[in-house]
Amino acid sequence: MKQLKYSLALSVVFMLFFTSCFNKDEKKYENAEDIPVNQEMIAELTSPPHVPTPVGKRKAKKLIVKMEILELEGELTDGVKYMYWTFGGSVPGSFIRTRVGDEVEFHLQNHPNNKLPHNIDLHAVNGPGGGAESSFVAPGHEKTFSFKTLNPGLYVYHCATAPVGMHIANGMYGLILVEPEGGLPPVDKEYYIMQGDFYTKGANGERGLQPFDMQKAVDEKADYVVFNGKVGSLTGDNAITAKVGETVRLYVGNGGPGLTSSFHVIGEIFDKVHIEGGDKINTNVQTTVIPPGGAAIVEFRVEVPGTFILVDHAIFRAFNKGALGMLKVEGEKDKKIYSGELRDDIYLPEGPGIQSMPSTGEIVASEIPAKSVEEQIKFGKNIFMQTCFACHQAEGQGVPHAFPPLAKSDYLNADVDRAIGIVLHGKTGEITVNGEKYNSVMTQQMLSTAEIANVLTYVYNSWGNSGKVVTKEMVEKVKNKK
Ligand code: HEC
Ligand SMILES: [Cu+2]
Repeated sequence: MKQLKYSLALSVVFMLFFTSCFNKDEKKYENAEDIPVNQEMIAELTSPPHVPTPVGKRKAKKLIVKMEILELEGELTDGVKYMYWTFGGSVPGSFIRTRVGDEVEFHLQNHPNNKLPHNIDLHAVNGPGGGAESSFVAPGHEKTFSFKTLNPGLYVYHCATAPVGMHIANGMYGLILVEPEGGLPPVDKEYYIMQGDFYTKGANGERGLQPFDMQKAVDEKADYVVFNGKVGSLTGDNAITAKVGETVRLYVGNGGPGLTSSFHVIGEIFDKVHIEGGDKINTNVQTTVIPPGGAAIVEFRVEVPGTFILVDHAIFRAFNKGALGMLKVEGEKDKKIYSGELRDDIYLPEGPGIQSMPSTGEIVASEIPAKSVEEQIKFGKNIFMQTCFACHQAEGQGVPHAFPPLAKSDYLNADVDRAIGIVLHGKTGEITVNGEKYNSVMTQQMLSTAEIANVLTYVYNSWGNSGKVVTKEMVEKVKNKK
């Protein structure tokens, strides 16, 4: 009897214990500041374009972040060196991933080889200066402060040491994500992208170590606008990737210091955008605005294979200043979603007679077979001035670091079939033209085979090129090889 009483009492104690545990699990805290933390954990930090493991269902913890400031020389683009100031050795700085209720113990370490004091203002902090006041740290020192993450969202952090604009312009910015309780819904791929504008003493493309130009920065006249700290950080072999059918989430920030981003992915629609990095979700978005010191989370599913170009849709920044990245998607085509070119028909509504534009009297119906090489060149020049000129320029001289020259181009003259292929299908990836490297995008030109023959004949017979004649048959041969 005594024993029975004893075991009964024991099981009651156990029951109480279990229910109390269970209750603790279920408890929803109205105020994030009430969420308890019991364990310690070292934060995983990643450099772009990677992000740390999702928080998932983990409980709030004391999260120890060790961030090292490094002043490093790097390359802004081929041959152009820049002295970057970084959080964690990369631009943008290391990605920090937390959840609501975490108590972040932040250690800011200023490497002894650095020249300057720095600090950090995290937009995820509720407190004076976002931590800046408590984190001002001289080279060879470490400052520690802590904060509790109260508001879920994607936040920018940056250096706030005077002159603030200069510290940001040199690369001192990054993102900190505060996930809601239970984490963000899982996706297949996640990447970290941050736009920034750079101001150099020399013009865009001028070689050598380029110092920061304060006046250009004050005037907001950027020489470079880039993703992840340099031209080409997300193109060619550095492109981010996904497979057809996968869901992609991009954590996109803008460090500025000066320019607002019109973030767009060519050929995709954002299924979801966490506007300004907050809770509010917009759906079916083409271009999302990301101000300096702001961020957005964009999500989409990739339906078809191909290269999708990430840009700031203030488009000269993309094609002339570097704000261009690539998402390469592999997998099965789906002709229902995107057919690709179906046919290339001749369109001559007025019949096959020669048409002239009233203003210039030039021949525009270039499907009229050219009767001589001279005529091919003449027709070809028209096409050049309508189509190619915008990028390769009137004298075929190109634009340094953006569009390769066609004038005296060793690349062009070396291989005519290759040149035909480029005009037929477009071109991406690194190429070297007259000793200069280019790694950009030429889109497919919507021209008929005869037009391609004419424009290339014009190009080959201009500006010191080899004088080759390209016929329609040659173009057809290359086209059918595909
Ligand atoms: C939207 C800009 C743009 C237009 C329009 C354009 N190109 Fe290009 N082209 C480029 C870029 C960028 C490259 C280099 C691609 C790379 O880096 O892989 C290139 C490369 C080339 C090359 C090989 C490199 C060289 O310099 O010899 C040839 C040939 C060429 N283009 C011909 C043409 C012709 C002909 C036209 C018009 C029918 C044309 N392009 C229209 C941007 C353009
Ligand atoms: Cu700084």
